[in-house]
Amino acid sequence: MTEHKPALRVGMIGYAFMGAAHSQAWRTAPHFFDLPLAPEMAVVCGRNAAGVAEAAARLGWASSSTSWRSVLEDDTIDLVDVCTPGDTHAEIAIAALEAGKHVLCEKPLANSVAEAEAMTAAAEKAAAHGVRAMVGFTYRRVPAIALARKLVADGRLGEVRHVRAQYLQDWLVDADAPLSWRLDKAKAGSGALGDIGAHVVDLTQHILGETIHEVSGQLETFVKERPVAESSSGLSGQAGTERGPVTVDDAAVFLARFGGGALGVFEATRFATGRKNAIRIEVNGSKGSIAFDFEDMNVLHFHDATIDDLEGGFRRIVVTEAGHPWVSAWWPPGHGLGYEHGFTHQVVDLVTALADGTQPEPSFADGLQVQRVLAAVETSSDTRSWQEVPA
Ligand code: SOE
Repeated sequence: MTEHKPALRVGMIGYAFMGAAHSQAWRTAPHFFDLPLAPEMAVVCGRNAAGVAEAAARLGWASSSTSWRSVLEDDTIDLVDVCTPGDTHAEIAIAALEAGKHVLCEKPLANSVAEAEAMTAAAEKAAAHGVRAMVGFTYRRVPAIALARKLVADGRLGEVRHVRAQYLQDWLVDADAPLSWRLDKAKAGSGALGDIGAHVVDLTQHILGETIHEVSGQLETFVKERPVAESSSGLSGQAGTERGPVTVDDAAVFLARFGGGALGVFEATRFATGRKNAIRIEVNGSKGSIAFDFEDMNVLHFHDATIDDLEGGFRRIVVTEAGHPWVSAWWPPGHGLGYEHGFTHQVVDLVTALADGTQPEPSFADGLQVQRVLAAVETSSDTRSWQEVPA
């Protein structure tokens, strides 16, 4: 007999790169995990009627719409998944929460601290009625990252002194790569800083269980003008003949001080020639170190400084055992997971929290705190000074 599970009817706004990644997760999660609710991919929404209808068929949504407001007005929709560029996050997410829908919102939470504050206030108000909001920092749900966090929490690294974090991509090295929305401040809020720097800010704080209190940074836009995109898909696009200004940073570097006293060195760039999606994090503590690189995402390197030096050194832990978080639902040890699994695990944890009536993490408040770090880095770069991150 098949167990009857309450439905969770989802409406997704946006259907490009992130929309495809989220669709994969909604489609796959119920087939690999025993979820407490049954997600239904009810409707996908976008501005172009033909484009969104095609996306619905391709990505597995039951219907399509060109009006996100009509998705919010639909009483049968339980959750709104926001996969649009950052300039629309606040408006859609706040309206969805006010309409009593749970919200999953892509990162960074918003384009400004003010928007993130309004979203967090709306999420806190909605939580009083059991309506939940979560921001999509998916890399938290890579099993090797979960292991890194556990090792720190269990005290295996001792007192943490150093954090080295890089998010390296190279899709803008070509000076004629077109101006897509990610290069437009009005749409994206910032460039490498918010798009990928936000991930390493969130990840390092998640691993340490501490927040960043102070930063000193520099932003740079290496290529100031590019051909306007006639069309774009994911990170690539079709360049037109007209040229326009790049209004965001191509790269961001910053120093940070964590609440517990650790020093951080951060780098986020779209100009690391040859690096496609390298998220490199190393943490050094008094009793040991961990090192992670997303380009080898099933592995965590761990050095335990408490064992005899003669047998010491970094150990390569393959994080694919059934006992590692989420892994038992997938493949036998050593068979490995990929980029998309983080999105699937995000859906699993979100659905579980909704069924339990608990706050899914990361919350909008967590997203706001990351936004404050990003804003402090921008101000630091503009003023060439250290900036405190407001608590
Ligand atoms: C583009 O830089 C991007 O797609 C980010 O927006 C995503 O958050 C990251 O997962 C991959 O790179």
